[in-house]
Amino acid sequence: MSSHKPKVALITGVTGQDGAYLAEFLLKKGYEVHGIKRRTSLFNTDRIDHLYQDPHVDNRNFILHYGDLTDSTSLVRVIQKVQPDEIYNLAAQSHVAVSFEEPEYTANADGIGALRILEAIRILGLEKKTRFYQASTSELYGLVQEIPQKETTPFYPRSPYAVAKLYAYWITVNYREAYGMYACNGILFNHESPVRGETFVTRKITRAISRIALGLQDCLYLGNMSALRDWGHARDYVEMQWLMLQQNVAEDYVIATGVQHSVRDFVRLAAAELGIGVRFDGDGEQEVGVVESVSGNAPNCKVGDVIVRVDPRYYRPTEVETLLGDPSKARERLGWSPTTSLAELVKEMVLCDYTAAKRDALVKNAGFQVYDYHE
Ligand code: NDP
Ligand code: GDR
Repeated sequence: MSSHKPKVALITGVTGQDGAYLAEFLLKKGYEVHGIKRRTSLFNTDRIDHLYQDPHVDNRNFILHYGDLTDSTSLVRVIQKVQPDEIYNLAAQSHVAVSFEEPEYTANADGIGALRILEAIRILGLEKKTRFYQASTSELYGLVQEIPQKETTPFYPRSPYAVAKLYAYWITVNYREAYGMYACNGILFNHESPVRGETFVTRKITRAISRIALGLQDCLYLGNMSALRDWGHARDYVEMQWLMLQQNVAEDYVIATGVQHSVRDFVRLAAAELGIGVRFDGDGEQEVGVVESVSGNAPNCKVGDVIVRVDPRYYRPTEVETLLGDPSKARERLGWSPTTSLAELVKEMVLCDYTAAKRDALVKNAGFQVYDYHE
């Protein structure tokens, strides 16, 4: 038997999109992976259920702990117990629009949360042992000062989310410089997948288009369809999170594809996957997406149907109109480049959502019995 001790990683936000992909990636690398999940009234572990190990079996290498980024005591307790070699701070209230509704909570979890972990590392005397990754974001660039955006581009955050993440970015840099900690920021541009949260625009589109194709929904309501984003695949991006912690020197890196598309383009691509051609007519709040052609997998769509409309409730008080990353530093220093194209990403997302919609349509069309527990 090998006496080789596996590396130990702790992931905050393990139940989220990136947390799930990263946990899977690290387990494949032979890590012992610990995750922090917060208490919820219903199970929220769908994305990691395939990794779950019964607490009653011996030699588990995937272990969950309760904790919360707003609760220092829980963070100190878990970090002390786990003694991680690497911490990946992925937990956040990550929805930009929601941050305008819950600005104080967002600042607490996304900004001060990073500080709490860095302080826990220091309080526990783990500065030389534990490497720290902070999930920074292209939202820091906000009102962009330079195109494309790279590590040296000035920040101009445009939401409570981005302002909170700006604090987390700088406190990470500060702890690196002040205490010699291996701490770094991954400035990640948007990355998506079939397990992306349903209210982010890409997943909202792939889910809605699938449901419209099968007659489960009539119309998709969107906000600013002119917004431009640099979309990659979450699976590719978590590999880079790991790579950033394996270097000799801690540094910050932009991770992006270097290709930009509009929300409108994303709708067209997703619809085309199901054989629906979409034309956009009109301007501003009057803009609509109309079915121009149908072939293939959309039995419930016909030419002339309006399947996309604007709902101004999805506009943001201050918008980030355009983001385009320059990943040259990551390519040159980490040897990293994304492997999934936008077309492949859209295809994978639509396939998953169309399969789920087919199951829903089957249940709806075949009918089902609702049992009254009180009978
Ligand atoms: P998700 O929203 O899918 O996941 C966020 C995770 O954080 C969930 O596990 C959530 O738990 C957890 N969480 C939220 N609040 C708290 C809290 N107070 N205490 C503990 N856990 C909490 O985000 P992604 O996986 O997409 O993103 C991961 C990180 O990367 C985030 O920090 C995000 O801001 C950042 N980022 C994401 C990008 C993207 O395009 N995906 C791009 C750049 C940065 P629960 O499941 O209970 O809600
Ligand atoms: P973003 O992602 O704000 O870039 O943050 P999101 O998918 O929410 O929005 C992208 C763009 O699409 C526009 N949009 C809509 N957005 C949503 N959610 N719903 C709509 O109906 C809609 N219509 C148009 C938005 O205005 C925006 O311009 C994501 C998150 O993962 C952050 O945590 C992360 O830091 C950044 O990506 C990089």
